[in-house]
Amino acid sequence: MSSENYAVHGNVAVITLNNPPVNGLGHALRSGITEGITRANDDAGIQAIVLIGAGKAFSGGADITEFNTPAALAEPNLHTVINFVESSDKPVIAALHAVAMGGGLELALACHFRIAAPGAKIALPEVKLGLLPGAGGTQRLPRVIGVEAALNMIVSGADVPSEQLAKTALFDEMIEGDLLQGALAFAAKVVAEKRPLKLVRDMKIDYPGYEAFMQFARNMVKPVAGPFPAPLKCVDAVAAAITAKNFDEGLKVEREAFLYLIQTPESKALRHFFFGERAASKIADVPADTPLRKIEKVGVIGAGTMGGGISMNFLNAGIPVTMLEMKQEALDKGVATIRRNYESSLKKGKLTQEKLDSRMALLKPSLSYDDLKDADLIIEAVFEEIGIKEQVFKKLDEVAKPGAILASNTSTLDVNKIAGFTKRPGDVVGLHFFSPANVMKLLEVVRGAATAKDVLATVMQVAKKIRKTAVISGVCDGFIGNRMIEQYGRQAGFLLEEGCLPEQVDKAVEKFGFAMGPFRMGDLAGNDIGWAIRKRRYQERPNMKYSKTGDLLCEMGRYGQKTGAGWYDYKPGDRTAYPNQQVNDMVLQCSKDLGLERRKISDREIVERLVYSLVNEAAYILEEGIAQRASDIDMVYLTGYGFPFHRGGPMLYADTVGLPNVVNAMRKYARGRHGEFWKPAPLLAKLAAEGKTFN
Ligand code: T1G
Repeated sequence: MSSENYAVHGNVAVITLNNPPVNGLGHALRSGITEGITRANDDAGIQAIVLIGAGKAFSGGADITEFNTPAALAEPNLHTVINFVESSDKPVIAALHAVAMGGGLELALACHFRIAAPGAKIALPEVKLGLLPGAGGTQRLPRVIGVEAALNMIVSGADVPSEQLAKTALFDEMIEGDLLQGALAFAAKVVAEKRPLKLVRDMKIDYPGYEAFMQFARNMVKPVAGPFPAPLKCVDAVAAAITAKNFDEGLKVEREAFLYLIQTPESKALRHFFFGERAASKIADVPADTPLRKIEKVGVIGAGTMGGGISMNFLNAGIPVTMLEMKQEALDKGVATIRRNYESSLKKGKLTQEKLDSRMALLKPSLSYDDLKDADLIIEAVFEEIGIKEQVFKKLDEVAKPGAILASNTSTLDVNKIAGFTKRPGDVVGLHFFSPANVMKLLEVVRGAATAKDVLATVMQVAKKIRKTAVISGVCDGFIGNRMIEQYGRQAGFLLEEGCLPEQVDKAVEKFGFAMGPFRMGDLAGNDIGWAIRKRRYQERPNMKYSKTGDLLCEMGRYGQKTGAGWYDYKPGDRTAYPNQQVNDMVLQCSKDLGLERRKISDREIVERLVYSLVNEAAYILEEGIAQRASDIDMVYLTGYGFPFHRGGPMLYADTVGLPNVVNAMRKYARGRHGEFWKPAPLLAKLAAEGKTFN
């Protein structure tokens, strides 16, 4: 324990957990704690020991960066640290503030006493990483806050404010004011009163009728857990706290479950997401301490579906929005839609009337650009046509104050061209929201050639404030997500021509774990969107082949749910997709017109061609520098395109399959129809040949 983390105050030794940013219990910190406890027990002048966290946490838990590395299990591992605490001859008091999570809370649970500042986040969030508490949390927490409360916390991973647990045996005292002084005063009391050293492991636990409760818990958890094994393992471990013949037997059940879960692909996928989300906010050439522009007032141009949804993100974060339309009717409709969305949340109990009113009060409808002149950030969400964008940005150039960030919500147009419509290209950036903009977490931040670094740093901070997963994209057609989904859509169309029907393709990828297959997704988003893009493509890239089926479908007026019919039929108020014979006949006819002998196509081929088409296009996106890193691409697909979370995104999935296997499958498809696409991107071929991975 380095000296600055061990201090003596009278007869109390204070051990400070000091491993920024959140005192993750990495090997060095674990060693420091055991050394500190040994030193305090060897010092006759010490009569009590306090554990306290430096900075913004007591401890955020085990150091996840160590997982699946030798350091994670290197002695002293967390169990050893806990054993040192429990076997200390002198009382060990945990003083919690801000964050006490995972292994950090488990360490505190092993102490003889626990005190806390109000407002501290108390949680066992391991389940969110596909794990369960692996250092006694499933055995100790039920003993101090009760089986039901503990099970809820462990299965949900949710954090609970410390004051909500003040009356439980988890805390001996709540400390207002200076925590260290409070801890020293509490330690003095413990010593003066010669309080017996109580261990949570010795506390009895009984729960009459637990079988029925555990069965109920399993029945509740199973459907929600989906493909993730951890939640049910949490239930089993908490049940063992009651049924095991002693504490250590219960620990064994927990340990076995933990060792099983930590090697599962599902846990690796969730840990990948945890770090990927945080990595995405880092921009290689933009220093972390780049000064930010203040964003206190936002302007949104366009009160349609996107403009309204975008506005709600800022209203939800308490940021005032001036929403601009050209016509009163459109403006009124936009405001009414926002109010209606909030009222539906109110009805579902997700929003209070007071919050609804405060949010609506922050919304200022306007028909005049002049009302945008003091906005710090202006986002246009007008019609996706370059001429209209030009008018808007030329006008913004006149009206917006110097230093205002001018953002386009364009999903396909060239942000560099848009920036060129202004005399301030450095202030222009793309903010590509995904519909519904107030719901979808993904935000593609499109970096123009001229976009200033402080603009990028500022919008990444704003994204965090409005709870978006922001990913930097370079300028190309479709940025990251839509550029990849286009290849995915091409393969889906070819599969129809070669032998599949829409329902078979959708079912195969939904079984793989996608929220929705390509055809159901087209019906939801609108098939006419892809149609418009293909029409542009036929001019721009005549040699890029597409299936005719999508165009024929639109020529039949079947745009999707918005027209009550698309690839499937829909009934009013019912989102179920019903296969349609006319569409299926059109598909069969296409095969005939192409002189194609339809063949039986396996689910495996469907999934490989759809998922690997994403991977191959992504490899080009990576090597062109459009995306900064592979995990960014995974974040895009997990938060914007319904890629299954338990597979961690297309790039992690490819790594999990093994890149040589991906390339091998692609070579097979390269021998088939339109095989030119299946030539592995150079980066993919290189990594596969070198036995490497994307992540
Ligand atoms: N290990 C390593 N790094 C961590 C970390 C952890 N446990 N928690 C956070 N970080 C990093 C994070 O990557 C980011 O790094 C920085 O800290 C700030 O994080 C045996 C095995 C603690 C509530 O699951 O929920 O204990 O990007 O941006 O919004 O049972 O981080 O700055 O380089 O999120 O203030 C269980 C996960 C581990 C807690 C802080 N613990 N962390 O939120 O900051 S498993 C968790 C969080 C375990 C035992 C098991 C949050 C936070 P960088 P941040 P924040």
